[in-house]
Amino acid sequence: MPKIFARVMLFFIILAPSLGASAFEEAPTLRDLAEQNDIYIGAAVYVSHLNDPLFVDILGSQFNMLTPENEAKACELQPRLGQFDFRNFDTLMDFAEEHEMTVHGHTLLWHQCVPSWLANGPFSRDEAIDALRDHIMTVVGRYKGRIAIWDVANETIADDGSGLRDTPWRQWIGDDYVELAFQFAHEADPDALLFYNDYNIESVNDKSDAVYAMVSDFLARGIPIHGVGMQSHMILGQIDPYGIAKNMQRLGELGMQVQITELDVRFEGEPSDQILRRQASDYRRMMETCLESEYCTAFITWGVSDRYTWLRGSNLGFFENPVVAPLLFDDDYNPKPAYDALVEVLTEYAGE
Ligand code: 9MR
Repeated sequence: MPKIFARVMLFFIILAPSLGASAFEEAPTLRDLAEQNDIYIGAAVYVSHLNDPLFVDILGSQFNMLTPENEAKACELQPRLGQFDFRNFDTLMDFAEEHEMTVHGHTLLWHQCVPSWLANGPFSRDEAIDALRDHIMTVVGRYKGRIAIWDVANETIADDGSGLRDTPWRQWIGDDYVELAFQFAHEADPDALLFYNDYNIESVNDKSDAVYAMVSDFLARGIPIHGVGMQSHMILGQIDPYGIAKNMQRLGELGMQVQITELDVRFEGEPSDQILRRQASDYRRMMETCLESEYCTAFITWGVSDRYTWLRGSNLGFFENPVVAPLLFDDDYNPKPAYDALVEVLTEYAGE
């Protein structure tokens, strides 16, 4: 082998991997690029992951918005009636503030993570309204001025869009429990932006029509609502940018902000190079759709590293792939093709 060729080979074998890592460290971060495009780039975070220095490093440097993945749900915050536990949520809040991240609060109403006192009751309508008011005034009031956005209601509309889903709050209070929650949240922090958040409402369909109708009705009756979160738990290759853009547009014209709040892209089988390239293209198309819309203000992924995705949970009941890799960073926190795609598209749009 000619000497020069051997030297070049040696350079690539020894130096190239470290060059790759440092190029990632020195390149503009997603956060820098999102700021240039005037949107938030966010991630859902579990409090326990803050014990991992690599996780902390990536979270604080690459993202400027944080959503508590579980720590602000009712069963976590008020496990017994009248007894609140804010420790984990406070830890996330402190981290976000230290790293100048905006917090997307999630969530005040949900049919899951229901504390047993709420599920079992029994409550009269008035008692339940008092309990709802107390939960919201206590939680939203505690963080007044520190949480920019609250998902007031999560998944309260039925899957077929035909009406409201059954939940304990609805059982005790009636259908107006959702609007009462928006009113109480507004009373507790008049500056917070109040969102409705759901899945399968990204595009135009029966369920997103029901969201559109609910928002229109709230606005007509003076119920405070400021935005809609499209969760965006996507299946590889099934993103419909045209439909999503259309839906963002109609909500925006009502006066809503729109955010992509829980993005991940799942697939069957192994994460081959080809699958990861297709996944990158789905991430790119979602980001393009957000950047093209004047109403889309945040792009949030449901986690940081594939290692901790909720989709590897064994009891989901609808999706089993223990090696699924739906996020921007792999199990060892290396940026994936999806990450590179977001950097590329954010760079392109920042230059416009
Ligand atoms: O990712 C969350 C998982 O860790 C929890 O076990 C689960 C139940 O609290 O909630 C998951 O987050 C959900 C979110 O709150 C609402 N949209 C769907 C998300 C994934 O299930």
